[in-house]
Amino acid sequence: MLVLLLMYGLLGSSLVSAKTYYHNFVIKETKCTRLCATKNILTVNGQFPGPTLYAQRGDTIMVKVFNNANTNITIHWHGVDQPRNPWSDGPEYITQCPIRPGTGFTYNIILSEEEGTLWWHAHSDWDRATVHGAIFIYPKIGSSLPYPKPDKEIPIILGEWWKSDVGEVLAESLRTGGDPNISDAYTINGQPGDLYNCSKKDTFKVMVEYGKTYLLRLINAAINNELFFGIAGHKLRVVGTDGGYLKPFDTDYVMITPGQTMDLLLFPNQPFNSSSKTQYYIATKPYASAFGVRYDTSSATAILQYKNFKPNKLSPSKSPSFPTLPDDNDTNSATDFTTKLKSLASQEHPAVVPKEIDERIIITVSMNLLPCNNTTPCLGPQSGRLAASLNNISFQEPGIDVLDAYYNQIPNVYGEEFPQEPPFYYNFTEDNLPRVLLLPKLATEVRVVEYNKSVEVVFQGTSLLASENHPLHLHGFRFYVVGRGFGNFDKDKDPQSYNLVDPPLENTVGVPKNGWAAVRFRASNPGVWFMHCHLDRHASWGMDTVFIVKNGEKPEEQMLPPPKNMPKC
Ligand SMILES: *[C@@H]1O[C@H](CO)[C@@H](O)[C@H](O)[C@H]1NC(C)=O
Ligand SMILES: *[C@@H]1O[C@H](CO)[C@@H](O)[C@H](O)[C@H]1NC(C)=O
Ligand SMILES: *[C@@H]1O[C@H](CO)[C@@H](O)[C@H](O)[C@H]1NC(C)=O
Ligand SMILES: *[C@@H]1O[C@H](CO)[C@@H](O)[C@H](O)[C@H]1NC(C)=O
Ligand SMILES: *[C@@H]1O[C@H](CO)[C@@H](O)[C@H](O)[C@H]1NC(C)=O
Ligand SMILES: *[C@@H]1O[C@H](CO)[C@@H](O)[C@H](O)[C@H]1NC(C)=O
Ligand SMILES: *[C@@H]1O[C@H](CO)[C@@H](O)[C@H](O)[C@H]1NC(C)=O
Ligand SMILES: *[C@@H]1O[C@H](CO)[C@@H](O)[C@H](O)[C@H]1NC(C)=O
Ligand SMILES: *[C@@H]1O[C@H](CO)[C@@H](O)[C@H](O)[C@H]1NC(C)=O
Ligand SMILES: [Cu+2]
Repeated sequence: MLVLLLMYGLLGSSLVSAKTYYHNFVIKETKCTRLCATKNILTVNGQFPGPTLYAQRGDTIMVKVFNNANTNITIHWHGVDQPRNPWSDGPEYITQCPIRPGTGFTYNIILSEEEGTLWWHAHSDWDRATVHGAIFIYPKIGSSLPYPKPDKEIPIILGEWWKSDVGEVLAESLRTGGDPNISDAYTINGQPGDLYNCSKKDTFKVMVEYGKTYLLRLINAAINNELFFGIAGHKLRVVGTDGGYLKPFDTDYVMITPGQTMDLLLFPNQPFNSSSKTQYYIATKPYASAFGVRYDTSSATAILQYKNFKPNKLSPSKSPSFPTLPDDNDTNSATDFTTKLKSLASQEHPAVVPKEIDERIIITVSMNLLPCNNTTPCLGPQSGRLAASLNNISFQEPGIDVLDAYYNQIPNVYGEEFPQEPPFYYNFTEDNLPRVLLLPKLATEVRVVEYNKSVEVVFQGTSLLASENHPLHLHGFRFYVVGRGFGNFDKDKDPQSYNLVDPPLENTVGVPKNGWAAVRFRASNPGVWFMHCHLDRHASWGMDTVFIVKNGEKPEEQMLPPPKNMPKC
């Protein structure tokens, strides 16, 4: 028996080759009713949330996208490293021109070491509000999960819903220079839940059986908000994040930033008797770290219901209870959760943390203010226009994509002057910074990195306008989050307390409010890779930049050639 199992294992890992899957995504306008109001939303194949993609480690997924809507669009495969293949990464005007109405483009999604949960979403304007879905990546045949095999998997996609058109919310904000309108609801798998008016029947419900094991694949697809998440009466066991495994730990709540995923085990273990509840709220509410910035203060719910035990409608005491979640502004609880994330770092899933670095890049992450320059009054603070920057550069989207310009050596599209450190050192986290610091430089600057260099990026939050937790997302890589702290990063002192043993491997890191986060990765993926805040209002205001990782010498260290039929600008 043992011999057979061993043989199966060997066969499984060595002889079963990677597979390729084919999917069609048709982007279209679809009528959708929420909160008793109907509007048209963009969907994939008429579904909201969109279809889940399934694969095993190392497989390839081909998605033929056809744009049947009346707006430009692109799709990004969030957290997929796409080795040597920036052509299929998706961010509009960074690695491709948009897929125009009536045209299509086939993405070649190359999985490598990712295992767990990732997701896909539109990467043009705020289209991703409704154009998104999950990617489940299983171990190769012959390897197994490093945690108890779940009896069932449940995708939980957290989102944000506006009664009005999301494109208009963005356009209005850019036109007036003010904050965009806050959303009208959060959603769980597309449904706001019964705490909202006129949303009683729009509630996602999960049936569970006592004693079984469930894997919740949690994705934060919200546009502008970090979120707390929890289930009344139940602890959750965190076992993975961003397509990688974690050392398991139990928690009452999760803090998840837009862009991140969390794999959570749920064990329905509540006792039953004549007076116990049979329904529990699954809930999400904002973690809003900025002071004085308006945000959607509501909560979305779904229902966890035990099978075989009907809720007693006569007894109001048996209505579901709400989980105990931290206060909206509870940065301590958000931090407590985040610091518990540690890589599994096992023999089968080692943490390959760069111990030495070739280059440290320090990047300030700031909100900014531009003067009002038009005839209509500006609605930003101090009658200015809101902007945002990395190292004081507010990224300006080019007219053709950076990848095309790099590959075909087209001049005057971008510059290579993204600074290696802040152009000016001040007390980044001081309360009342002088107004003169608010003005950024408007430019399209990238950072060029040599192939295979070991890179450390330190994100330094600043308190300009409003300090806030910023979820910084890097395309093309997952990075080890080796350090994090409050206040100003100290390059002599802070690296001494880095975790170089089992730091979490993530593609999106929440940079603490008024603090810093240090991440490390080896630049072994040649290409053009976007890096930006995953709060879309900040990304739209310029909190973005691009890494260009040069080719190595050998052919297998170089970018793949472009596919045929790349969209043209
Ligand atoms: C934003 O909110 C304001 C105030 O409620 C409203 O007048 C405006 O129409 C809204 N804009 C959009 C695009 O929904
Ligand atoms: C529901 O409607 C009532 C009355 O109009 C209002 O006070 C309350 O804030 C609404 N609740 C939500 C969650 O929108
Ligand atoms: C019934 O179950 C609840 C939990 O759902 C528990 O708190 C309570 O003690 C139980 N009562 C009895 C009589 O077992
Ligand atoms: C959070 O908000 C509450 C209520 O507005 C306030 O009393 C508390 O001081 C705030 N806490 C923090 C850490 O800002
Ligand atoms: C004025 O504002 C518009 C739109 O906000 C912008 O495109 C333009 O570059 C600005 N002009 C100057 C001189 O700053
Ligand atoms: C920076 O500002 C913070 C907040 O006001 C203060 O606590 C800290 O001492 C200042 N640091 C330096 C080096 O002045
Ligand atoms: C940012 O750039 C602007 C425009 O070049 C400049 O005026 C300002 O001093 C810079 N601020 C910082 C903090 O480097
Ligand atoms: C990349 O760097 C690592 C660590 O220094 C080294 O082991 C590896 O051989 C390098 N690869 C190439 C292609 O230079
Ligand atoms: C769609 O993309 C094309 C190509 O970049 C561009 O010329 C056009 O202005 C875009 N349309 C809209 C509405 O943004
Ligand atoms: Cu941000």
